[in-house]
Amino acid sequence: MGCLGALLFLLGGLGALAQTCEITEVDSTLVERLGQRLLPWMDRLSPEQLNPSIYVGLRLSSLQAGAKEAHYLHSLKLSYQQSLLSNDNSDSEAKPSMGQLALYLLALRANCEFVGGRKGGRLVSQLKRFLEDEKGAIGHNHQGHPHTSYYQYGLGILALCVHQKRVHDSVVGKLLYAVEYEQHLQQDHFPVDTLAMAGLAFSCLELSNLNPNQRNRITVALGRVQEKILKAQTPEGHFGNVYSTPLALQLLMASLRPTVELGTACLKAKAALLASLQHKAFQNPLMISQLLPILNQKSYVDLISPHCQAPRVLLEPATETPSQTQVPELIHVTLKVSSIFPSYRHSVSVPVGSSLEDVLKKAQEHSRFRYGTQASLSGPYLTSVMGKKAGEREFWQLLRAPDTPLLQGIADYRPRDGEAVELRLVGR
Ligand code: B12
Repeated sequence: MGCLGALLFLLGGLGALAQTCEITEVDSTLVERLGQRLLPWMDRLSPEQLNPSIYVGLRLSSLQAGAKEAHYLHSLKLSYQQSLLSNDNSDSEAKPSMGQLALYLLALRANCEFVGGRKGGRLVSQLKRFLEDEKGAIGHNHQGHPHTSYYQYGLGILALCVHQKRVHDSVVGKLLYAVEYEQHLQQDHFPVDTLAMAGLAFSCLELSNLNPNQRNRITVALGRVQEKILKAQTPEGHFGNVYSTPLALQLLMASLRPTVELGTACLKAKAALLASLQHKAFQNPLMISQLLPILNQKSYVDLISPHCQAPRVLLEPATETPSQTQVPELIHVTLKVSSIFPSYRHSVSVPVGSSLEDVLKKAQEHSRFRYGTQASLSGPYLTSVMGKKAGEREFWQLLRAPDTPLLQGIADYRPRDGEAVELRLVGR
């Protein structure tokens, strides 16, 4: 009986474990290899290449980059404070967006700093103003859209929350409404990422109790977010797609709603993620920065009270294996644009392993094809094709013909021989 009791106790314990979202015992060499891919990006210190998300991801991971890390934060501070606090509006293009300012505030918190003083106060006011403007754009009857996105709206609330800065109930109310009624989020191209970000903001508000009047609505909305994300799990185990899975897991890890379904779904997602890691799906630094925290069982909500003294393994630069100099094999890729008149179709030959961006460059050199990009935290974002700029509620979508949207941007996607890629102007 004693033995049976102990067995039941053990099984009960295991059952309880399986009810929370845990990604433990991931091979540390796999994690280190991911971290190593961030190191070269930490040497890029120009304003367009600085990326606060990289800093946040690293600080919430089990890894550290030594002196590089402090230097990177210093560069972030110089660049963000200079452009945000200067009164010079002439260069407004270069000013960080609402989401970038929010990520910068998360980076400060990841270093255990609270925004303070006159300068810090101005940053907080700016972020609050951004959110108020977005609230106005959504409108009283919720018929409008934020100029940026609900993703950035959630990120803004989250950043203020981890600094224990309160936003007005009406600001939080717009995000609650979007989750409650969903018509806006249904049109979203990446609903899981947006829901996860909204959920991370709600989790922070729930834990910090900054908007007590909305406590019940926040709790109900969190349950809904969790349910929606679990429903979005694919047969392989990803939530939404492979690249939404890190943020989705961050939200699920922060969850205070243990269920067997949650535990099982996370185990399945872990297996799917590990398989994607083996296939080298995570090359983009922004994606790696969203993934590293969950491999250390952390989420952005942990920035409420980060553990800055926690031991982390020092990253060593990867040792390069010298590439053999062979005549590169050529592949043929067809580039199509039907959203303009006359439509465009052209076959380009590029060395095997070239990115879609290489294909676009080659097409521009050798045909009437033209394109324009803008730097973003995810890499170069395609803004115009054949002189046609995407409008405020449009974007140039990348597809593998006939109709499969690509899961990577122009710098990361590597087409195969014989593939046709379409650039299509669509609404967002
Ligand atoms: C909102 C969003 C969009 C919006 C952006 C417009 C807007 N006004 O917000 C729309 C719907 C237009 C969009 C388009 C695309 N997106 Co998108 N997007 C996002 C999302 C949900 C949030 C981005 C954000 O605001 N970040 C915060 C701010 C502070 O950072 P930022 O760099 O300043 O933000 C800008 C860039 O992120 C840029 N952007 C948005 N998506 C992408 C994708 C790539 C590859 C690049 C280079 C830039 C870029 O638009 C943002 C606003 O200006 C992320 C989710 C995530 N997990 O990160 C996916 C995400 C970044 N997008 C993704 C993808 C694949 C795309 C597309 C390539 C899809 C396609 N097949 O066409 C296109 C980009 C094509 C192009 N023209 O280059 C993937 C990238 C995965 C990866 N391997 O890197 C993500 C992670 C979604 C996912 N789970 O698959 N996206």
